[in-house]
Order: sequence, then C-alpha cells, then structure tokens
Amino acid sequence: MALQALIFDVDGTLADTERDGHRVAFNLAFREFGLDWDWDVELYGKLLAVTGGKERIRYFVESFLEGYVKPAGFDELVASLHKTKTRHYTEMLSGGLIPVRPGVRRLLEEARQSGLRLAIATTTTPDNVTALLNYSLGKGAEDWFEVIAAGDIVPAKKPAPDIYFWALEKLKLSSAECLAFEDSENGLKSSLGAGLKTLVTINDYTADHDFEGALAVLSDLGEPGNACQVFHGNMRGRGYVDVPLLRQWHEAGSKI
Ligand code: XBP
Ligand code: MG
Repeated sequence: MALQALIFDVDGTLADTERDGHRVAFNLAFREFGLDWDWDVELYGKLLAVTGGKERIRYFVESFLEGYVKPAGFDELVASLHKTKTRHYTEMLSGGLIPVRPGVRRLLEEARQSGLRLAIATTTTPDNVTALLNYSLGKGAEDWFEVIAAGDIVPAKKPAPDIYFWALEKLKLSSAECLAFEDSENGLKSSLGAGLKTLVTINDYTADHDFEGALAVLSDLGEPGNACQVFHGNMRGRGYVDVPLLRQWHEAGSKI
C-alpha cells in the first residue's frame, strides 16, 4: 500500500518541550497554588514514565510524596493545577521560547509539497498543540494538520494505541498507509500497538529507552549539511530524513 500520511507525536518529537517547557510550567503552577512541590530535571525524567499531565501529578503524589494525605476535593485540585500549568505552558510558547527540532519544518514542508497528509497523535492538551504549532512552526501551521488527536479524547493514553487508532479513523486510512514519528518508549509502544511503522528521534530523556521494533532510531531528522546521528536503521547514504527516504522505508518495512 502506498504511503498516504505522516502522523507525528508532539512532545519530544516536534520540539524538545519537556525539560524546559512542561516541567517549568508544572513548577510555576505548584508555586501559584502555594505548594512546595518542585520537579527538578532528574525527578521529571522519572515522572515521564506516566504520560498525561494530570496523570503525572497523581503519579507524583502517589509514588514520590511520602506521607502526603490527599485532601477532600483532590480530583478538583489536580484539575485546577493542570489548568494553571497549561496557562503557563502556552504563555511560554507564545513567547517563542521553544523551537521545533532540526529537520521538522523542512520535512513537514516537503511532505505537504509532495501531497502527503499530516496528522498529530499526542497525549498533551489540545491548547498546547495549537500553541506549539502556531508559535514555534509559524502562524497558521495548525492548518497543515488534517487531524489533531490530543489530550483526553481517548481515556487510555500512551502507551495504549488508542490515540493512534483515533487518528487513523479520522484520516480514514489503514495503519499500512501511514508512518508514525515518536521520541519515547511509551510513544513507540502506542504507535506499534496501532500497527504503524515508526521512526524514532531520541532526546536526552529518552536516549536509553527500548526502541525495539522502530524503523530507525536517529538523533533527529537531520538537515542538509547537518547530518543526524544514526543509532539504528539504514539512511541509504543520506544524512537527513526526506520524503523519498520515508517512501523507501515504508515500502521496505522493518527489513531495512
Ligand atoms: C507527552 C505527555 C504530556 C506532556 C504534558 O507524551 O505525556 O503529558 O508531558 O502535557 P507524548 P499535558 O509525547 O508521548 O504524547 O500536561 O497537557 O498532559
Ligand atoms: Mg513524545
């Protein structure tokens, strides 16, 4: 089956959002609520085991905060904290603080020119996605994506495959007609679980993850004149990922 669409994860894949974006926004929200919780860079790496911001706050409280007794209305507290965190995060993005990763803009533009359809599959809040697309990629970039699957639209977040199934359903395509782009083990489990061939670009938080089953594992998508590092996969002589290479990988499947 011919390649029809590319489906992108957001956090860690389109941009390095976690350490200097989401983490900082969570801490600002905690401070605003008078809580002395502080997620340092190392702790945040552990908390990333759980996807979804509200789920991550719960995981922190239940697994890292010894002796904490949940107050009445804890669910509402988590929801309010998360709303405040989203405000801080989108404000940070609107200041243009988080650039897209190497090769992302180029590949998206090439994909559009060659008629490939684009979609997003992420656990992050929809407002965060539109802010990242419009501020980090450019005004109107939101419209480049036919389907934006994000946040709580499916109850089971990554590593469950549900968000990718949802995106495929909206695209009216089968998994065999698409490629997914991920940066983490949870993300890869999710995309593989939906039957999608997947390209992984790692970051500092995910470098030691298990990426068994990925089409390729790269430092980033690379740029002409600035080759990516290749940890797994066959770049067929290229230093960066482009649409012809994606088509070759898609045809060859895992036999690269
Ligand atoms: C991203 C997430 C998100 C963000 C925070 O995972 O887990 O929860 O960290 O965003 P993935 P929210 O890249 O696998 O989709 O606070 O809006 O959930
Ligand atoms: Mg990710």
